[in-house]
Amino acid sequence: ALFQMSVEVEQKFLFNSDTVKTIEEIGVCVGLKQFHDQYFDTPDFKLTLRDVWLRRRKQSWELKCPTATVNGTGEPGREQSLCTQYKEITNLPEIYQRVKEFIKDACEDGETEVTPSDEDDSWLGKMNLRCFAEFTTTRRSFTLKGEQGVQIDLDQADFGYHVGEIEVLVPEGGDMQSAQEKIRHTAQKLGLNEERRVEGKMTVYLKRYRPEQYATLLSAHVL
Ligand code: V4E
Repeated sequence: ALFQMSVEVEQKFLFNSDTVKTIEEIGVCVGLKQFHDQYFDTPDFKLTLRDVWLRRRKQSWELKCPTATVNGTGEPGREQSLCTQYKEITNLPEIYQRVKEFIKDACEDGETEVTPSDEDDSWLGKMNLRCFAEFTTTRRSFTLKGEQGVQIDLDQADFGYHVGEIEVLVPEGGDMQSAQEKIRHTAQKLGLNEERRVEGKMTVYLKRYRPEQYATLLSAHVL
């Protein structure tokens, strides 16, 4: 492919000191890092209403877009699965092209020359994109022996919420089914018994700091 693209399949989970103990016992810590995220959207939520998330993390851009189906079987429902899956685009020109499509009428007149840049933020303003959320996350990452390609992240956000994630990155055209099975298997090993989706950092952030956006996205069944 011309642009690197992969699909992130993940399941979030709530954790306590027992979960952490289990993970430390059966897993290998592969990283401890801290990062600051900024998320951008138009004032009328043109991106997030489509479940599209534009983010800058450590001077790198990423666009998360919903994939057409949840499990590669043609089943459309996002509701029934504990897992979410999003296409991740990290190439800035490609991100810009997609965002432009999503927000067409929000841009200043079409004659304005907009060039996305890592160094210069002016393209954001010209496309009417503003930062609606920013927070810092401290993340501990683990892998489990015998679960190739699965990462477990324990996230602590600076606004006082922590959440775990089991995630598998699938290259474009890869096997979604086996990714979901790996996640299910890993969840079993951790002794998780989530019955519904757990709130992510963003959901909690919006509820607390952007109640209008939260309510809008909730009514639109994005959250
Ligand atoms: C996709 C999405 C958002 C963007 C942030 O995605 P997430 O994976 O939750 O964040 P993070 O920090 O773990 O990113 P990573 O380091 O893995 O790239 S914000 C909201 N969504 C949609 C969404 C949803 N509707 N429901 C659940 C449970 N998660 C995400």
